[in-house]
Amino acid sequence: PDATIGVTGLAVMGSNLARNLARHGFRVAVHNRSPQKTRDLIADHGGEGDFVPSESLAEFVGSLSRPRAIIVMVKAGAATDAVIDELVPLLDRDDIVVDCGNAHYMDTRRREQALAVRGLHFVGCGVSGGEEGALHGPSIMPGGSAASYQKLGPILTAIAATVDDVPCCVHVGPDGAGHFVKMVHNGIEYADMQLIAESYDLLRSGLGAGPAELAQTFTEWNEGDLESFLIEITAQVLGHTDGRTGSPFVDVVLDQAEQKGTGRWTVQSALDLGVPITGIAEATFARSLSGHAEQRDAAVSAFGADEPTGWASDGFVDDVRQALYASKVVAYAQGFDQIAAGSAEYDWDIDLGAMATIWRGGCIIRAKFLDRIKEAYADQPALPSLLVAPYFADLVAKCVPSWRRVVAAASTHGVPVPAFASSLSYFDALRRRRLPAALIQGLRDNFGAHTYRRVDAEGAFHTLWARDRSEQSR
Ligand code: NBP
Repeated sequence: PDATIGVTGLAVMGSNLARNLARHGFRVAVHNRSPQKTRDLIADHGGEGDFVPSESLAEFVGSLSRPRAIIVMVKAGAATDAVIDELVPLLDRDDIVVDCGNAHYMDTRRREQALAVRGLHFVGCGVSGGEEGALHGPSIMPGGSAASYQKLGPILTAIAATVDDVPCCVHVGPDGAGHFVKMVHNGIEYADMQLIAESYDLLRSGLGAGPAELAQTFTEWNEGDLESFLIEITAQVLGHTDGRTGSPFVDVVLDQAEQKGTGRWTVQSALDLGVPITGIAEATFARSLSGHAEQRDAAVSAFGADEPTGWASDGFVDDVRQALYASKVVAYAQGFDQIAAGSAEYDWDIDLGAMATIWRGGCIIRAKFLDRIKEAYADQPALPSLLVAPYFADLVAKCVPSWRRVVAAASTHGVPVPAFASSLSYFDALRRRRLPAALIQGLRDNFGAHTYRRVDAEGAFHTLWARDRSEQSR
């Protein structure tokens, strides 16, 4: 038994990850529940490296050197539990099971505890970058014990994407930390995509421009501060013509966005942790709204769909670019707040700047400005918000007039911009000296005697609203 690492689950992600490992010189044991996928991998790509195929799980485990490191790349959820249950009786103390699927971090915490009791390491490992990333270099977010990373680190960093020779892989923290960070990454991806979609909608409406023309705008934006994978592929998608009809591709796609659930998980977790990730939440709800076809039809019937175009004034394109940039900073600031809150809640001790390093390459949200995030946390590890890091504060302040003009114009002309508008409101709420939360506290005390704190005295107070309105100290 001399394979360095094993991969079980050879659908698109698993087989590409196995090929990536083999191409980097590792001897890779491979296995899949239905043996045909294993045979196909060897037949099609066996020459790319050193594979050790097995058709039974016992044979697969037996082909690995100890302590064994086994990547599980199956459908997240029940399939992962089924594979773990089958694997565990075959393993020995100190073996490492690495779940690279998109698991919920609470499942990962549960699995880690169950395996730790048996002397096994369980590593929940986020992998981003889709099939191409898995093959050519993904962004990798491993959790689990520090001991497991001693063995895994050199393997994972070898196959990860690199930017400036720095691998996009860092040990995130114990148990569910890796999957938590992957979840927030996906949440940020939702926000990023929604903001891009709103920008497109605004430009199309405001300028009366077609998708091909706007593809050009996104290509230009990709040469500046907004340079990122998502902006690059936006230009690709907008520039694409449908082969069947000759229409712009984006006009023949049904306008109902789907989701696999990681955006929802991010929002659910943020609610539990008390972190206002408004941009990600709006993006998730915007996808849901798009799917409510009956309600949308009914609203069009009730209110009409008057959609004026060509209303933009001079400088609108650059205003949208700046609004996009500022809103994007808000989305990342909120995502990093959530990681900080998760890290505090579960004692993960996550290095926030390092997370920006992991996401610089390989993953869907890879972007030039992640370098700036890394620098911001390097300068000030306890940054209260990414928004106030000097570089971003300066940039966002410059964007504010454009941001307001864009949200105002959208509102005037009836273009929905939930993510732009909520990001601007978030920014305004953060920077407002006094919030109307004081009134909410007053109302809560009035109807429910929930008490309030005062700006000029310590302790909790209650006003006797139904009596003489004198104040009691509680
Ligand atoms: P799928 O999510 O489609 O899963 C298919 C694999 O799961 C097959 O190997 C299948 O084996 C195996 N499997 C199932 Br289903 N039930 C099983 C069971 N009870 N026991 C053993 N094996 C079982 O594959 P994928 O799209 O390659 O994704 C794999 C993981 O990677 C998922 O968790 C996904 O969320 C995650 N991920 C995907 C992407 C992406 O871009 N697609 C990106 C990042 C992460 P079979 O061949 O015998 O049916």
